[in-house]
Amino acid sequence: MDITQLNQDFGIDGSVVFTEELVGFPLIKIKNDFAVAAVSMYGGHVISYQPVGADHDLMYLSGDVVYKVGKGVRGGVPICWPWFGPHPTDSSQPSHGVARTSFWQVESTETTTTGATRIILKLTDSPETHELWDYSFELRIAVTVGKTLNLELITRNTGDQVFEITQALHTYFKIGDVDQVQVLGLDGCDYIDKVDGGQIKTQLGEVAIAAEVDRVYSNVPAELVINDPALSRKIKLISKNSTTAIVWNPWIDKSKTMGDFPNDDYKHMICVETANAAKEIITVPPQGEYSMAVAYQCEAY
Ligand code: TA6
Repeated sequence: MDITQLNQDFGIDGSVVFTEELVGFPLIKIKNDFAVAAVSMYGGHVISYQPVGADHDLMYLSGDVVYKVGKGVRGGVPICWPWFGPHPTDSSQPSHGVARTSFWQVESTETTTTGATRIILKLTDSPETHELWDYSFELRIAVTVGKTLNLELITRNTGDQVFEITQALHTYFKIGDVDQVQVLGLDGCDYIDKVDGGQIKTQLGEVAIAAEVDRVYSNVPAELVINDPALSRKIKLISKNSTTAIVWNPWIDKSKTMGDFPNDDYKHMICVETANAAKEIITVPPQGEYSMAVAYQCEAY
């Protein structure tokens, strides 16, 4: 991917610029009247989104982030596709699928009528993806950077065989203090507790974090809220075509096992992931399409 050509073909003066601060990992820098953002073409991966006037990025990005082909970037919005978590049948396969460790192509960039910036990145099946998942597909992420951050993940089955997917926008949110953060909206939802033998439990009230949390919630409402008193802000998550949500915080011990994650950073991040996973398996027929979306709205208080 030639940066000069990308800027000629898809750059937008003042609002969309392609850079390559890290050789081999092109980055799309977005700036408009509403926000600044950055998207890595490796993984189709939003790594930063900060609305104008906000004191902090919405996204957490590890201070020890590693850009290495074959490894997911620790932070921002990793795209887990076409499977969430371990491969359904083959444990030798990479966790969370092939999308986050592939280089995506730019399909389009535009300034919308409201002055927001919308880019569409595309991933198409290749010999490498067929090695891991033997289907033909087009996968698009439409990123709209405005007063809110809108993400739409669109799967198209371009082959002649039906296929099933699970997927997640595995978003790492920056928070001020893990001891104070709450996730609202999951009250009454059942969840798979992955830190307690996969037992099925029911959420009572808001989610608080006081140890490692790794929960796959089902029958989740379209609106969740991350309440972050330490940064005096709430982040609203409004999803479409998703009834599964994952809440994850590695806490102390797991943080120490991740080389691309500072040991104390569990205090300043929470993953709240918009997904179709667990029993929510999506079937896409030949020439069929499936779109899952989420919008993030930040409200200071
Ligand atoms: O979404 C939570 C989770 O599935 C955790 O189990 C943990 O593995 C996390 O994803 C991060 O996975 P990664 O492969 O990016 O290290």
